Amino acid sequence: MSDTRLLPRPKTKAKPERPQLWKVILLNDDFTPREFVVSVLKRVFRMTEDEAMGVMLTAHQRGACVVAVYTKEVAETKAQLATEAGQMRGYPLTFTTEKED
Ligand code: TYC
Repeated sequence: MSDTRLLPRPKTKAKPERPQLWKVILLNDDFTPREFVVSVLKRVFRMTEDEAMGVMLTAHQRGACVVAVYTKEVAETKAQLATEAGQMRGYPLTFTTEKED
């Protein structure tokens, strides 16, 4: 029987794809205090005061703002944690996730 160990491998293996990224999106509402939104952005998404203020103001003015992109599981966990932080204080603060194209 011939030894095939030195023969080139058939190139059938697909290239590993980059993991699909998911956006975390902050939605505006009329009730959550601005300072609270900023504090959640800093705590959950590790933003500076200036970054958090910019994202909060964009959501406030335009209705929504992309906060960051992560792998699916990280995006979902952070969106849930941040939404729950608002719920614990009785605020309707909402973070959603959306697959990047
Ligand atoms: N619109 C809120 C207010 O005027 C502040 C706010 C900003 C709430 C952004 C949510 O995603 C948000 N108190």
